[in-house]
Amino acid sequence: MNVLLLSMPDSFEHMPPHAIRMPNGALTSLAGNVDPHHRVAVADLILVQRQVRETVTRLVGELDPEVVGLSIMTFQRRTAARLIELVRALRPGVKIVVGGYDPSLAPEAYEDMGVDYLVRSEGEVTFRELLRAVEQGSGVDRIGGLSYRNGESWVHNPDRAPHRLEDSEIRLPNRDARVLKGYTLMGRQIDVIETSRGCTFDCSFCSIIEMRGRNFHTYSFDRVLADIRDARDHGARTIFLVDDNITLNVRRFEALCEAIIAAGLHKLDYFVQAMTSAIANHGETLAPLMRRAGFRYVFLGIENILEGDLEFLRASAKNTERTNGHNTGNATLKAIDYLHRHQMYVVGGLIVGSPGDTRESIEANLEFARRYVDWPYIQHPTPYPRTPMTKDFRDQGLIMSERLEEYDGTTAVVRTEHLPAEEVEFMRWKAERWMKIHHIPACVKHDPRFVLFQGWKMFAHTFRGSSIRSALGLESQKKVFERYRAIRRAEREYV
Ligand code: B12
Ligand code: SF4
Repeated sequence: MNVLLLSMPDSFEHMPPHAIRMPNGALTSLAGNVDPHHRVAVADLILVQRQVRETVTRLVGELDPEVVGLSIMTFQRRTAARLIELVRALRPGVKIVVGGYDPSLAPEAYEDMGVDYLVRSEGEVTFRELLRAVEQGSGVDRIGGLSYRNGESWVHNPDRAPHRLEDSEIRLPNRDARVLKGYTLMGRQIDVIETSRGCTFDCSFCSIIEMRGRNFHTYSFDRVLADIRDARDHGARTIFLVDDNITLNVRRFEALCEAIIAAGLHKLDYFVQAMTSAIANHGETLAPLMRRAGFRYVFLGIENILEGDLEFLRASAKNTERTNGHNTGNATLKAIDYLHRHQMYVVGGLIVGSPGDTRESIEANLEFARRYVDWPYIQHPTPYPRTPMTKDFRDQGLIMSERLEEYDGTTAVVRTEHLPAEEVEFMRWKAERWMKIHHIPACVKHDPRFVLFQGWKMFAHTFRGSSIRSALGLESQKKVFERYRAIRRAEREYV
């Protein structure tokens, strides 16, 4: 069968599309795991963000798919609905399947959307079995993790247990299936790979626990190295490790760094997400190894520097430093110090705008980011479906917007007990733009050509809404912010 898999074009403030266009790892993994006689095409629509309708129309015409699959996050739901309508209009008989975080956590939202099947949680085995059933015209009622339309109603089969990843049932991603080009991170081709899935923490803002429970499963190093080689052979020079929490097993992570070095794959640049506690508590051995393996940017889940906020986010444990078996306070500074000492950059993941936040507590976090992080990745708490945080915000009546396309992490959709949502966003937006500018010298050193030819676009993106009048101080920053918000609203119309 011909199968077309699409990821959504929607991006957010910290991913300016002219500088960062990442592939969706789910789709190539699905493509690598269907029976080999199917012809699968993967299209990451971020690569054609301003020609979505034309591209999808062309691909449907050229590939004549019998099945179209969409991978969707919550803030992309409206775009997905429009694409489903478009595909249905182009091919009324096509089978439409949705998967990813939003369909898995809010399946009811898709029941009236012209969708035939919905894959909940991990997709490789479920999708493989679904294609077999569609091809053979057999029943789908025994496929675990699948929901499907049955006349006017929907049937939700029992969940499928998370895969243990230890056997070779989940094969490598199929990168040849990609039909669009242009993946980049500041001018270097980027790809994503996985070494593990799952997490055993339960931060209140994170969707992972409702998605798959609290567990952690790992791929063998042979498979991971083969995946990195495959990404490299497809042109990647930067690799993003998309593991939910690779630092849960630090000894394994260290061994992985050694394996990368031994395999000669340390010439690539690596990006990874990490817990501050793991880096602070094991930095002495872990940080130098990471550097030698090629790690360049580490996204640190700092979340917040104030204890009260960390408690609300249920993120205290993963940010605690331990000395001789005792808790000795927040691990963030020590983690940052280890990374900096070993020439790595810190992408600072912070969350401002929790219910108890005041102007002072937000400012304290912004000031921390100004002083210590290399690239800010500051977000607002966002009530994604079924997270514990969503319930807290709803119970307290603090959710200010139900427009899901605004749930992109940098649009404040909740207020605090003390500040309106817009004010929280304004404070973050105003401070964060200047923090980004401070990282330019490091970018020039690493990617001079990119900065020379594309740097002005990044600058213009960062300062969207500004004018000559505002640069001269003749117009208030609030006015610029209003224009920025209007630009954001307009660019969300991808289809
Ligand atoms: C890596 C990652 C990123 C990376 C890379 C994104 C990319 N291009 O792949 C970066 C850092 C760029 C990123 C950014 C964002 N992310 Co993100 N990200 C993740 C993370 C850590 C892993 C996702 C991943 O690749 N997993 C590996 C793949 C193989 O697994 P998977 O995506 O789950 O796919 C499987 C199933 O879901 C299913 N499936 C998926 N799609 C489909 C489609 C079909 C047809 C089928 C059948 C099955 C299927 O099968 C797949 C294979 O088993 C998750 C989870 C986490 N722990 O935090 C968050 C997560 C997905 N991100 C999230 C969010 C909100 C964002 C941002 C909006 C804001 C932010 N928090 O940074 C931005 C938006 C990005 C943009 N488009 O501009 C949320 C989504 C919440 C939600 N309900 O929508 C998550 C869950 C984190 C959270 N807050 O809880 N993200
Ligand atoms: S440690 Fe990371 S992956 Fe784990 S629950 Fe917290 S935010 Fe989610």
